[in-house]
Formats: sequence, C-alpha cells, structure tokens
Amino acid sequence: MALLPILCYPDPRLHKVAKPVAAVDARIQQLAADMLETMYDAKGIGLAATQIDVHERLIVIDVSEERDQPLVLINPELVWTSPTTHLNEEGCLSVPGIYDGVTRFDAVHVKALDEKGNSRVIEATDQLLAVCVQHEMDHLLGKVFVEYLSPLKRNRIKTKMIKAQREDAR
Ligand code: K1U
Ligand code: ZN
Repeated sequence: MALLPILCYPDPRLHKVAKPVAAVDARIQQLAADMLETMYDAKGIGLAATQIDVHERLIVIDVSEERDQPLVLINPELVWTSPTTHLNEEGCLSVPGIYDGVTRFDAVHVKALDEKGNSRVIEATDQLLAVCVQHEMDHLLGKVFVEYLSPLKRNRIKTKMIKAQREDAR
C-alpha cells in the first residue's frame, strides 16, 4: 500500500481528460487500494485518479461516518439523473481550504465496474453520495469544482493557491 501525492489546483494536469480503463487487472486493483489509502489519510470522502496524475477512469468514494464502506468505480457512466437539483457546499482535496456552493442533481444512478471487474449500477440517492459521485466524475473530465464559480471567485482562489504553494515550497 502507498500514499500518493495529490495534485493541487491550478496544476494543468487536473484538466486532462481520463481514458477508459482497458482491463481490471492487478495494476488497477493496486491503484484502487492506494487511492483509498490516500483518500482516508487525507480525510476525504472521494478521490479521482486524475488527482493523483493517473488519467484513467477510476474513482474511489466512502461517505460513511465509520469510513468502512469503500466504493471503487471503474469506467463510471451516469445512466440516470434526478429531475431536481440542489445547491451544496463542496470541498476538494486538490483545492485545500476552499468550500463553496455548486448545484448538482439530487440523485444519480451510475453504471461502473467494481474492483473485481463486475458491472454494477449504484443508485446514489443519499445526497452526499450523489454530490460526491458527480464531483469525482467531473475530475475524470478534467473539471475542478471551482470552474462552476464566477471568474472573480475562481481567480481569487487561483491566486490564493499559488501563494500558498510558493510559501510551502520555501
Ligand atoms: O475529490 C475530492 O477532492 C474529494 C472531496 C469530495 C467532495 C467533498 C464534498 C463535496 C463534494 C465532493 C473531499 O473529500 S473534500 C474534503 C471532505 O472531506 C469534505 C468536505 C465537505 C463535506 C464533506 C467532506
Ligand atoms: Zn475534488
């Protein structure tokens, strides 16, 4: 098992579009295990492969309070979205310390392969799970949640992140 470094906004690699996973093999199983370990260590509820600079369609999620219900979604596809939406507060491990509102579907159904390569449909009706799935699937398309915010807010966040990264590097 290994902790993987998480890319920080505005790293241009966060905007790469991920390619489908060709085969659920030992490499992908190890990657999923490492991503879960990294997500738990960072106290996140989700992580997309894009965030650790791997541009393949793989996400991990655990929204349970006990942190004992890991979900591995490989090649996820939205197959249903609810007619209703909601403004939710979001955060991102790639944009540490920033939280803001994004409008998302209240519920979604996602078809994906699990870590064993079995096809399944996850009915994300729990609001936090639904939001997290949409947030992580956006990462696979190279989209970070701050792109839903106004250009003014986004530019302020970009400046703040660059400053924080410069200070960290000193
Ligand atoms: O993708 C990521 O960077 C993980 C991100 C997932 C996420 C959180 C909240 C709403 C949508 C997606 C995080 O885990 S951010 C940190 C966090 O643990 C958290 C933040 C707000 C609410 C619940 C958890
Ligand atoms: Zn994120």
